[in-house]
Amino acid sequence: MTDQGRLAGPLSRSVANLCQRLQPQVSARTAAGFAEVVRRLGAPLQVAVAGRIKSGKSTLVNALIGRRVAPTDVGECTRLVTRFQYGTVDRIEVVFKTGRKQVLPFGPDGGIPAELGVDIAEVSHIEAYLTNAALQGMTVIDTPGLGSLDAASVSRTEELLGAAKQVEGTEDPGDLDDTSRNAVAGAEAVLYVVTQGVRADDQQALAAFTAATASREAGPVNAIAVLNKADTIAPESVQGAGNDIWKAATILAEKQAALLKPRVADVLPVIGLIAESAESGQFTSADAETLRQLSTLDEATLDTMLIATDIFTSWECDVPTGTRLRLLEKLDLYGVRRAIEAIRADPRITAGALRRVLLDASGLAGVRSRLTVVFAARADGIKAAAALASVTALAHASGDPAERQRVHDAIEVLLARPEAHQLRLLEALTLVVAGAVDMPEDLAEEVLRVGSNAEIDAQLGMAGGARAELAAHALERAGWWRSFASFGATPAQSRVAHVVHRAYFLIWQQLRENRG
Ligand SMILES: Nc1nc2c(ncn2[C@@H]2O[C@H](COP(=O)(O)OP(=O)(O)OP(=O)(O)O)[C@@H](O)[C@H]2O)c(=O)[nH]1
Ligand SMILES: [Mg+2]
Repeated sequence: MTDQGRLAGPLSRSVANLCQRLQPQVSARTAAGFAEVVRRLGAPLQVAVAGRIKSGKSTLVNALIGRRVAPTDVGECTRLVTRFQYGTVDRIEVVFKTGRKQVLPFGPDGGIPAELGVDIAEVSHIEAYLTNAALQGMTVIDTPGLGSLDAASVSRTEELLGAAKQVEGTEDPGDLDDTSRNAVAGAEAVLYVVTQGVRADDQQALAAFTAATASREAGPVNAIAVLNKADTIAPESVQGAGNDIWKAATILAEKQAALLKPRVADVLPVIGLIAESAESGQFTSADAETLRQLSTLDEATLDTMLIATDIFTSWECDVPTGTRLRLLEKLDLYGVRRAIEAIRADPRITAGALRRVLLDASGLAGVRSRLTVVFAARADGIKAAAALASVTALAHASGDPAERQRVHDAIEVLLARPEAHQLRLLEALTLVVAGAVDMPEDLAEEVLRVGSNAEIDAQLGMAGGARAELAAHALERAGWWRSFASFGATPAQSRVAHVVHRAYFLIWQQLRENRG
């Protein structure tokens, strides 16, 4: 039995019910796969952090979890897929391709050890269970970099993200566990990490990733991007930025958003390194003291030191070189400068307050809130779509036409139910946000609002509104979109308008049904 209370919403519940109902009617292998789909439906949203090698994926993973647990920079683990999920005790498991699992101790620094002491060619992936609260709402998957010369790690990433696809067309019965595992293993959403200058092959990689995350048209519904290492941008190279690094990063992020638009909802600037240091306890009061000491240097000396990292570490100064190096590893030059500015503005600032200044400067809050808005609010639709893809893939792989038909019919029935309408709405939203269907700006915003919010009052843009008012508004908008669908709209607009009309109609119906 599922723990239905943990399902993301009504559509996920319907898909879980479908799986449970069909279980006795399908082969043992398909049934095992369905059980896995149900289990996954009850688990937090699976978000893969993906991108080019050394773009700062693991650093960002650590920042999001609030603990320096994913190895960065060196070590064989950067070549493995690691799933960070919530657990009641901290625990690392190496999962081998054979399915065998081996528990591993944490490294001396509390993270996943850089070297595992096993043959990584035989490793499927790593499961890390952590008690960190951030993981209760979302499982974070760290992936090896794309564009890596190491073909094996690229294929591990592709396997993870492209799993559902892989099973399709596989008529060979193969290994039972493998089939079910692969059919449901794909990530449900992607946080794509880019750095300055998105390249054409990045866009290709992103297309491959998003196509693999769900059966449906993937795109802005389940993918967002960050422009990481914003601190390393030279503001003078960006027109209109003046001398402001964050402004330069924002301008660049907007440009990249236009480039990546059909694929991601948004590109947000972020400084993963500073976010990681501030969130994971790496930034200590000793660091604050060092910065305080540096802030007393005269302006000219400090300006010179902050020109480049080698000047910063080699310049004659009372702070030992090793201490300066460690500070750079945690904050880089931009973070050091920002911290010193904050100390000069308020010499009595506490280490805790300084940490918050750095956290604010990192842009992590923006990323978190987008993750909540874009992913969490749509989790029901995203998870259900991924689950339906898995169910279809499992039925397809069964090789039994009758079984395939039975599953297909059940899915058809499910798709006709009112709660399945959100899948159409998510598709419409994808088309509009991606610019595939041209909409006047105010209407595009309305589609976005209706499609991105989980609560009715937020969908209607009337937070806290009275039920009667909400119902009247929903009915009015339903009527408006119906006539827009019929008059004065292009065929593409008209298709979207029909979906929006129905969404409002269903909202209205729901408000009426719940009338006390
Ligand atoms: N200046 C700066 N450096 C960063 C930032 N984020 C990460 N780095 C550094 O970039 C290097 C690579 O970071 P990782 O997090 O290991 O990158 P990755 O994408 O996980 O790398 P692979 O897993 O090997 O592909 C490390 O030295 C980080 O400290 C950032 O925002 N600013
Ligand atoms: Mg990494």
